Amino acid sequence: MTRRPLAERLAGNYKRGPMRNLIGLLVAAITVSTALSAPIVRAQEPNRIEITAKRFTYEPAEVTLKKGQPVVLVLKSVDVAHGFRVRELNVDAKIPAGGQKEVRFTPQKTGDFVAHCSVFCGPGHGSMALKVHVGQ
Ligand SMILES: [Cu+2]
Repeated sequence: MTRRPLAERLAGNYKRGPMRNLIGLLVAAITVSTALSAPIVRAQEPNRIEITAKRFTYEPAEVTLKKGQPVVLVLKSVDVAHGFRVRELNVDAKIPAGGQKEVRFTPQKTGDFVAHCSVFCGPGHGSMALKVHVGQ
């Protein structure tokens, strides 16, 4: 049996039916996988979590994040100025009185942490806290 160059063999096969179908299938598979990858890109948009601060609580009182996944905390104050600090996650934000502040970050470690208010806001300031759970 003589060995023909690969390109020529492929071309010969292409003219025959089965290989032509296979190439058609490959093109279809690539098209489908490209279409499917679009929602994945959208899924990588950071998760937005709204947190309302008021004397002397955060609502919700607990949030769950994922290590390595960017997140945007939308921090709102309905009264005076507050802060939001999680030392272990390098987050420290000031929330203006009656306003809001967006903080974007990516947790780099798993564990249970506590966010504390970092702006003195009154007699209950020291107990103003929110649990931050970072999972895998
Ligand atoms: Cu405070």
